[in-house]
Amino acid sequence: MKPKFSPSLMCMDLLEIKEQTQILNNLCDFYHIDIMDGHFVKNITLSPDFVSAFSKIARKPIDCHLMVEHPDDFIEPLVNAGAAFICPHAETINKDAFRIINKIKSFGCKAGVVLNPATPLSFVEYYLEHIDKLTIMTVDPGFAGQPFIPQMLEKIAQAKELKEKYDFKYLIEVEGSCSEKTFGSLYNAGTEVFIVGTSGLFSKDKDLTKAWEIMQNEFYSSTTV
Ligand code: S6P
Repeated sequence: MKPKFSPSLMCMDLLEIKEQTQILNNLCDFYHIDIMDGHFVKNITLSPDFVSAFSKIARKPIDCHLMVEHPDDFIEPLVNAGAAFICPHAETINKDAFRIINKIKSFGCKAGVVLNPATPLSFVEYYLEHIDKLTIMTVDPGFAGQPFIPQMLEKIAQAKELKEKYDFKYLIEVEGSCSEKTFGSLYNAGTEVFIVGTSGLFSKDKDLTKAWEIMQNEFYSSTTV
């Protein structure tokens, strides 16, 4: 599969959002939007209202990462706002994971699940066959600019092995510190979707077209794609 790239909008210069989105609309595969409640993680970033406004200018699917204690409360607002993927944390849905996944899909959205670094893949094994995307975090959730946790490479490789063995359909996505320092090992381990934030994209150049080009050069020179 051709690698896919999903810019993390919390790392974007929000004062320039319209211009930057016009550029990214021709380049990226998805838009990654972080929704936080200040409780599951000690930060607050973007919101369903933001998704609603952003969906009017976005030309690629909007992927919402729910870092909230009660993801169920966010499903309908995000469906109405124009989300294409709704992705709660496994740590917040295991009491009603099947119900939540079915609910997301019942609205015609794709359902993903996100794993904190400390959460093993076995935690979600009974519903892997039902999800459209599996996101493996390589940093603790909540903040940009954190150091990569190398033990996550093993988890990505396990996700790839299970996907191949059972013909699961989920995309394998990685979030946190995806950059020229990690692209090679992440790709080799089995990553299919790279969430690019501060380290991989937005710090590369003030001109986002140039930043994207730099990011792509760094990606393709550190991988064998
Ligand atoms: C973290 C958040 C991510 C970050 C992104 C930052 O909870 O969900 O989307 O914004 O990973 O990228 P970087 O390169 O600063 O780690």
